[in-house]
Amino acid sequence: MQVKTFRGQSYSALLQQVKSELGPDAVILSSDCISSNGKKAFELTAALEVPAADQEQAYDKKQEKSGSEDLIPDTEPGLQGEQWRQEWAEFKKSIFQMIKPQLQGPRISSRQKQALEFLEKQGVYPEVIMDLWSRLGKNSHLPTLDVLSRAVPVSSWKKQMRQGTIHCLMGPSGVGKTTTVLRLALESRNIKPGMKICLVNNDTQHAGGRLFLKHYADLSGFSFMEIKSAQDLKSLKQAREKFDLVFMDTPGLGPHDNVQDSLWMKHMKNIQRHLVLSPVYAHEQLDNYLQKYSRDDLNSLIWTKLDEACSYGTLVNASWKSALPASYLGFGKGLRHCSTSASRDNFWKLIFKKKLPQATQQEDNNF
Ligand SMILES: Nc1nc2c(ncn2[C@@H]2O[C@H](COP(=O)(O)OP(=O)(O)OP(=O)(O)O)[C@@H](O)[C@H]2O)c(=O)[nH]1
Ligand SMILES: [Mg+2]
Repeated sequence: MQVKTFRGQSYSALLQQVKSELGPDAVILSSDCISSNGKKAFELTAALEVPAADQEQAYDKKQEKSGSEDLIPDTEPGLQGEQWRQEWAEFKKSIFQMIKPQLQGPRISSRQKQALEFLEKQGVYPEVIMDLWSRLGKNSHLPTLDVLSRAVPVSSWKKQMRQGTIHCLMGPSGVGKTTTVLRLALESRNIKPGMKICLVNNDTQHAGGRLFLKHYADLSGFSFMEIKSAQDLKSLKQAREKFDLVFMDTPGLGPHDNVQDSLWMKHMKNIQRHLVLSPVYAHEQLDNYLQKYSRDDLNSLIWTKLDEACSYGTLVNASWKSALPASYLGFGKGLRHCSTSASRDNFWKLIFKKKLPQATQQEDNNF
């Protein structure tokens, strides 16, 4: 409601003013005879009901004038991309819900249907559900987990470990890269005691991460090395010959950093690259990370902070989309007793039963 007070010498002139300023729908709320500078005068208070839509428009105009509209980033290209991704995901979900009752997919057992419905509730994308359905229908002679595992690969750390000497862990900031480097080094020594292991720090941005890595390398008897520039790569080449396994920690990349420009992407050949992710990130965010780190450059996906997530459908989406196997699982803040190699068994128990994996029992170290 718009309310305004008018003052003047003549009552009829004031009425005219109300009409011309607020229009014929204005209502007079009060009228008074007052004294102004010792002269008689009139005061009129009139009001006009303004529809909500008009009020919004008027408010928008006011905001534009004050310049605060600049804060609303609806024309920012990056955000548009993100919005588009979100809208597309919502659109796919709605279409799937609409056509689901009419779907005549291949025949699958009612237990398999239940399993797919459960996956859908855990946030597994409609296109993944459709693919799994089709695979289950075509392979009715195979156990369900065999079929699911072909579409969503899992490869234990033991297998990954055999594939190369230098393992580089990369991923978003704070996801748990440094922690996982240490966990993997301990796990590998557990699998093959007596291995010569070197930890390499390439995180020149966070002194904390570097000190943490060095401290635990000293405590556990691992060698430690720093790589700051392309010139230091020579020493890494030597490390390849000197050590059985080398683990490299990298700085977390922000949304605007270009992964392909980084040292370990540009200059380093024949290394195993693992992308560290967590299901606590939104689906769209994870899709974005997967896109950013090209699938061709990667060997596996490592999942952390499983203990902080409440559903795990996103693990299925990521491996299905990228065809990259899940290799290692982390589910606690510490270094010991909260991580283990991924296996078909612990992976699917996590997805279907929400049961966190059993940690690898490591021999007691100094921490
Ligand atoms: N709850 C939980 N916390 C974890 C897990 N893994 C790591 N963390 C915690 O996450 C925080 C960040 O871990 P870091 O290993 O430093 O992560 P980062 O990716 O190296 O971080 P930046 O180097 O800053 O990019 C620490 O407090 C870890 O204890 C996990 O599996 N579960
Ligand atoms: Mg770190």
